Amino acid sequence: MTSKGSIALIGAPTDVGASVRGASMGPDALRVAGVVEVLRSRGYGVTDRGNLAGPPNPGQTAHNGLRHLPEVVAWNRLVYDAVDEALGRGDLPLLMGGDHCLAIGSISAIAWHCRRQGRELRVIWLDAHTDVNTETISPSGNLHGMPVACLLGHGPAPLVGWSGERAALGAGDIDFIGIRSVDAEEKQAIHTLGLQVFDMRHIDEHGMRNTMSEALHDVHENTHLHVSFDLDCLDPADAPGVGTGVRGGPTYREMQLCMEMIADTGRLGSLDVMEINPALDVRNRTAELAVEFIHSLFGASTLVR
Ligand code: HAR
Ligand code: MN
Ligand code: MN
Ligand code: MN
Repeated sequence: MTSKGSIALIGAPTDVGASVRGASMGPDALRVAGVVEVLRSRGYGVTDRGNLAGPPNPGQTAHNGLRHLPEVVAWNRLVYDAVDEALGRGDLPLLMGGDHCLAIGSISAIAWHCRRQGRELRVIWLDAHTDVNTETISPSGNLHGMPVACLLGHGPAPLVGWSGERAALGAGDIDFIGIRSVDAEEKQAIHTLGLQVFDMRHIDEHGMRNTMSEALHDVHENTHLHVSFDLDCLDPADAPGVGTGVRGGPTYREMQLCMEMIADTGRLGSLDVMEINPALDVRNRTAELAVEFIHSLFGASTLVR
């Protein structure tokens, strides 16, 4: 197969944004599960840029509504620079987390590049959670519950404005898929912000096909599509290796269809694969599942080559 382009793998081995430890082992779990080989089998050039080296997890409790803010800032700075460098080189960045707080750095760098190139950024947020808490409403202080708020310009000041504008994303630039756990005040924030949330009830009632058609309806040739894939989007029965699993996720086939429909747009420009926690997993099952979905996201399908 001729080369379709090049993918840069960036490992961010940290769990500073979470309270459950172990997502720091996610990048190697994905490598062991064969992420490089699967992407190469799709015809991509793949460079594994190795792991970023940020501060250790200090294991502290929250201060002023935030746990580990300096460490989260430091890790996101490293992620921002690595993603920025990959995009500058013309590579498609694939961030291997790490907890989901790192999407702040990743998506901010992408938003900056998109603005410079006059491309329209659209984000598909695959998650059990909406991650739109702020320090004033979060029940936990964990920053992996706040990346979307930060990207919309509403989080703690040191994590806002990284894309060069206060908000990296407008409310209409992001669609959430698979949601089934939203905190009380987070719910209010979703309505105030006017976010499009396709929760599990929506998927139950309308099916994954209609849900994804709706989410992708405004993707066009000038769209840069970013997928932020939190593995806890899946049902914990299928994907036990996550720190904050919530039962009632999409089925294996529903999630495959979701990935296939994103692949069909031909507009995938970047990807985060987050929250895999090998310490809680069963024989690397969750990383292997992630690699199967990545395979589909990069165009593998049953009958089309
Ligand atoms: N909403 C909860 C909180 O803010 C839990 C969300 C964090 N869990 C994640 N992110 N894995 O999606 O603490
Ligand atoms: Mn998340
Ligand atoms: Mn989640
Ligand atoms: Mn939409």
